[in-house]
Amino acid sequence: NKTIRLADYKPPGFSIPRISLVISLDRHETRVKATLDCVRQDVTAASIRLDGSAHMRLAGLAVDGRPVAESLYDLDVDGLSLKNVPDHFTLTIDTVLDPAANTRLEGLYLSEGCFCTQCEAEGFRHITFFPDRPDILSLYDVRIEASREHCPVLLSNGNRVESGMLPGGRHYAVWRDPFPKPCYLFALVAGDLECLSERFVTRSGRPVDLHLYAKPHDIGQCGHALASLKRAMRWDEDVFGLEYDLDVYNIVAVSDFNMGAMENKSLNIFNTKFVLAAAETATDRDFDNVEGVIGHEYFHNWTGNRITCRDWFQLSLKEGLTVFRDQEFSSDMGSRALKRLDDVRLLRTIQFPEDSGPLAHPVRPDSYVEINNFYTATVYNKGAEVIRMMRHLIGTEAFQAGMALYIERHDGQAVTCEDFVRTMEDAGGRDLTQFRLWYAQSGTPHLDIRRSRDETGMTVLEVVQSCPPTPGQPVKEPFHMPLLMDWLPRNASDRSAPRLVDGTGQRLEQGFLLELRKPVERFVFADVPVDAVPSLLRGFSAPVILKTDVSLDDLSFLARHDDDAFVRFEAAQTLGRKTVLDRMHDVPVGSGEAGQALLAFFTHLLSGPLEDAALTAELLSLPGETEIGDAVDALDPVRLHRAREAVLNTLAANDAELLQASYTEYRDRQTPDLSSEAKAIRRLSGLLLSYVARLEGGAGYVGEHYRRAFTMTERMAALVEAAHIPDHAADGGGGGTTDLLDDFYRRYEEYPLVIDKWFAVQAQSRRGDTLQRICKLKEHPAFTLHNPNRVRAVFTTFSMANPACFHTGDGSGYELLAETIMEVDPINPQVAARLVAPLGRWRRLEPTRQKLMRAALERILSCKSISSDVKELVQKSLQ
Ligand code: HT7
Ligand code: ZN
Repeated sequence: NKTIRLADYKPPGFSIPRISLVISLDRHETRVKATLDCVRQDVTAASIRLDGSAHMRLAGLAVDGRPVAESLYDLDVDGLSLKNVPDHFTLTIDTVLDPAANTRLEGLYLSEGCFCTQCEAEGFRHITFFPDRPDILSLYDVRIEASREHCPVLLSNGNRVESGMLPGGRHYAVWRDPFPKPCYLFALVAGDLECLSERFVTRSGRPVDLHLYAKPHDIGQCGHALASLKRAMRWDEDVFGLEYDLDVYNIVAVSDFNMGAMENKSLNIFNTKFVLAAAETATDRDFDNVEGVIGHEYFHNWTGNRITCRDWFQLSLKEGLTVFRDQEFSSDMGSRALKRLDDVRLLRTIQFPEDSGPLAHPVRPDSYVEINNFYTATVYNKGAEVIRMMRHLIGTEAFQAGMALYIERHDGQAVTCEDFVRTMEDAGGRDLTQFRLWYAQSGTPHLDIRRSRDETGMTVLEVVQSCPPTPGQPVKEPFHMPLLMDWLPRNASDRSAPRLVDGTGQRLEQGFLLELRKPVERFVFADVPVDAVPSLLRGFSAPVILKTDVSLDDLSFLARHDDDAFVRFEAAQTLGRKTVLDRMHDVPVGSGEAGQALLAFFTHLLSGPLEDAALTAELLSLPGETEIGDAVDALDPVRLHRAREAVLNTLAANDAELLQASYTEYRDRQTPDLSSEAKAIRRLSGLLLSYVARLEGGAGYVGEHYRRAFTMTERMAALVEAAHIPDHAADGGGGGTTDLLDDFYRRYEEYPLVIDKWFAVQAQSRRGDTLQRICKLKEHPAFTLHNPNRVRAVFTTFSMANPACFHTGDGSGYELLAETIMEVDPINPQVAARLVAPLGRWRRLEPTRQKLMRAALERILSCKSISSDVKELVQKSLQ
């Protein structure tokens, strides 16, 4: 399989300003007639190359209406080349497809009898022969024909301009999209769907019809998604001045989908997971995720669709920027502070490990074999951090001006990350040359920050930055990054006003914005009180790993008093991390200094009035095992798991009464509404339940919580705990695994997304027999390897959220994952490839597990028919 390199980019030899498609749908024999208007752009281009695939059959080829003789074109497994074509010609291509046989869920496929498409990144080539690259923008005219009985709804991009009946019980619709677009944004849906509609009037007065289509049994759960869409449309107008540009916006929810959703122009296709939400079946987090993803796909209309990517190396141009935009939207709709903590957690548990492992790659990769493997946390989430840092560096006002300039300059174009940075440079009047390294260098930078007093009484902050080697990048240049910090006086009445007297930076409302450029930077401050505590990396101003000389005493102070939620949270997390690591080295929780500070902090939090329930829940949580383990060499994940469990048990026992009292108070304060207060109370009572469940009689609390539940958030909080409890320990309270899991299954049998939760809680269980239970789950009648959500519910959860079970000492967890990857691969290579990453973490592990994990990878590699998707990741993982 060929490696594609950014350095080899060449503009297309031909443009295709127009394409017309006539698609006659049939489950097994769909016929596509594509008519392409081709115009030579490069005079040296002797032939035109069209991408294609072995999943469709070529049934006809004509140039300017004349059939092309077989000797005049070369057909191979990846496409076809046509020689000696004129400068401007019409190409007609007939293809035949079998959507019912398409289990890969790219191109045209069926989800529960509904025809739908997924063309990003390279799915259009499975529908017709076409130069499948994002820098070819065409106007689309699409005629769909199908059975009227099975497919009453026929949708494509743009506006419906015609429809009518056909002989044989068939009908048709013609859709025309007035905006030129790359083929990855083409979409078609045809099925028996119900529709929920609303109208939105843009700020310039354009009425837009919003339609959300779903299976009839799902339509009752679509209200939140539609309301979220309206909020997103208004928000983009208010914050970025961006209005919707067509008269109709359609969203379709399907249950078989490889990712979360797809931003096809005016016809978004969504995984039901990110559309359906009702309080009885969806958790508060599900509600937030629906709002965030609906927003994300909508925001792509400008950042991705109107301005698209020149090539797939530029993926972060649209994804990083759109994630940044959806993060800002969610922050404005809910709590900015909590949203930031969620985003930081995701970055640390998924992106940081990616960046320190064998699959590390820059935000703008420079080569790939299979582009689907690059829809990663690095491109998306680190990409969003890069945008956020740019905003810190040039300032919010200049950033907003930069966004407006970006739209003005590049609307209708296919551009690069470089074009975006240059626009921000121009808007901010800043030189971002060094900053560009964030796009080109992989790896998470480390900051080591120390404070001292010099002989003149000035306070000096020394910041050393470094970045470990990553594959193909042994040596790194220093990054240009913003470090937001402040000085927190111990004495609240202290009115000193510290000043930065040496070093690049400025005083802002949120603190000092220091700029780092060199490997070692010194910042000198005057008027810093002797006992002031540095509040560092406020708001997580850069995606780095921070090490400081801040004492345990100072951490305790920051965790209690900082006004920046991230710094408070991080101080508490650092106490937790240190305590777990001490415990792993056999220091009992109550005798280590970190442990003592942590115990005291918990008691302090639980004894005071809990002003902010959601933030308190964050402060009472320990960092996860993946995050702690990432900093440990020769890791034994089971030992780490036991240490963390011991710390949690000690914390629970130490504050048993306070925890029980707070738990009961917050459990009783729960109301079923979706206000942010109600959500915060549910979050805290769920967290408190996880502690009281560890106490004697814990199963009783769990059973009671489950029985009293009004919402899915409450029910899931109880079910997660129940799933950890071995049957014999259920102490007659009815809170044991079997009772509640059986009850849950019976209640929600008809709701696939809820059954995914049922599978996931079992895959996440701390029970000693979890691995055997997962093997049994694989045989469960409701389990299928064909549905990506179901596969991920069991196997992503097991391998990413249950380290103790996945890393079982005999390697059987690795074996089970490898086996599953090999089973999924022939069905759906994209989904199989997304399961590989946890097997690439072997370098971090102790020697026995290293060997076992490598053996699992080698087993996959030895499989003859392995897909290029899986092969690329397994080969990189072994290097
Ligand atoms: N832009 C969309 C990406 C996507 C995708 C990529 C590869 C294979 C299947 C896919 N489905 C959706 C989603 C987004 O980021 O908005
Ligand atoms: Zn996106």
